[in-house]
Amino acid sequence: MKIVNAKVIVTSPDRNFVTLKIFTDEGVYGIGDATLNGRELAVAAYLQEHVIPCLTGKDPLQSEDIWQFLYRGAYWRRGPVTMSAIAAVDTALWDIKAKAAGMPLYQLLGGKSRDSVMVYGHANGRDIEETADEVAKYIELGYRAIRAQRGIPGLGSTYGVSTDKMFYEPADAELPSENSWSSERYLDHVPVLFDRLRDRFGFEPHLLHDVHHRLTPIEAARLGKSLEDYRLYWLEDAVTAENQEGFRLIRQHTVTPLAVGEVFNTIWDCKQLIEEQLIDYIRTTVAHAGGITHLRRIADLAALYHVRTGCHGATDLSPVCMGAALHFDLWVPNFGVQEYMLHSEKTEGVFPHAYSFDKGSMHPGDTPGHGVDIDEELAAKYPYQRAYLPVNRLQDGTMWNW
Ligand code: EZ4
Ligand code: CO
Repeated sequence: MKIVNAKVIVTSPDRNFVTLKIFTDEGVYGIGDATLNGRELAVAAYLQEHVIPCLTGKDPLQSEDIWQFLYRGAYWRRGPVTMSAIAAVDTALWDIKAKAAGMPLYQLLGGKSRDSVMVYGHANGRDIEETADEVAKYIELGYRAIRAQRGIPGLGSTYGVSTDKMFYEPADAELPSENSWSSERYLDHVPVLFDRLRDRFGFEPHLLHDVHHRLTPIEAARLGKSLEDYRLYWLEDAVTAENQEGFRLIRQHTVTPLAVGEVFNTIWDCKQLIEEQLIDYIRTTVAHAGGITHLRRIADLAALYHVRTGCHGATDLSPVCMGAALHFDLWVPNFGVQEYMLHSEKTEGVFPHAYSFDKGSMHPGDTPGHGVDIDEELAAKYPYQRAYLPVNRLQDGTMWNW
């Protein structure tokens, strides 16, 4: 089998997605997600200008060698743009391989380790009661794991809180909008939310929370400690993680489980965190961390240290990534949970897919490949629209982490 052509499809059915489609001489094609929120065209150009010219003529079944060629062979390694491009190629090649084998992708990874995949949804509200009512809606839908975020009194806007609820999409402006932040206010108000949620819903539902990189290690330690009685499933991205040893301090102070890694793109970004057992869940996913080939390597390292997977699954990852991630989740022995946010109806139309949701769990489906396709005619109706994630400032104007 030979790769004869590849193309990059940029479409914006309510938000931007970048999709790579690889064609073979045997008529089988594969697709991969190359979306990097707010930086879409950088990945599209990397693919178009620097990757696609090298693919033509290669055997698509040699996906390991192609991965090594694009990573090891590139000299300039790592980084979100490069790794998203490699991920898209890798996902498309696994799609081709599984289609050629006539099997769903998870079979090629080693078959299923579970019947279905537990997913968590996003409950958010301006205040405690609104958030609690949203949690109730997810429980009603059968979710066993729910992430809860609340507005912080005194702050005009807060990460994770939106008016469009289930379809939350933060990349909403032609130029970056500005949020304001106070760690002091936040630290005072978050524990009260979880006190109320446990009071109302008991300890059965798994509750999760995302700090979105905003605290320092000592603040994160305090938050983790103050949440211990509410037994969170995880506390996510408590601090920015460039400084991996910073997690030692958090770990020394709290038994609240820690999750990190949605912005990581290689195994090197999480090596120390995993080896020193400083985290409990690794959040890297297919589209941003080098595809199935590399994600599997991260998961295998994690398994040695009791770290489980919790793949990123926000709406800025396309249904193609979601489908591929669900195959990975169904197989991976050290699975924890999968994030799941609903894509808009327009997005669902552009990406017909075999995966399905039922009572808080998902299944990738059993069609050959990863089971997600792109309707190119429909995609062409939604041209790219520049959109940025917000930036974040402290109340005195200092730039902070968003
Ligand atoms: O803000 O994917 O856990 N989920 C998240 C996401 C991220 C977006 C950024 O593009 O933190 O909502
Ligand atoms: Co997050």
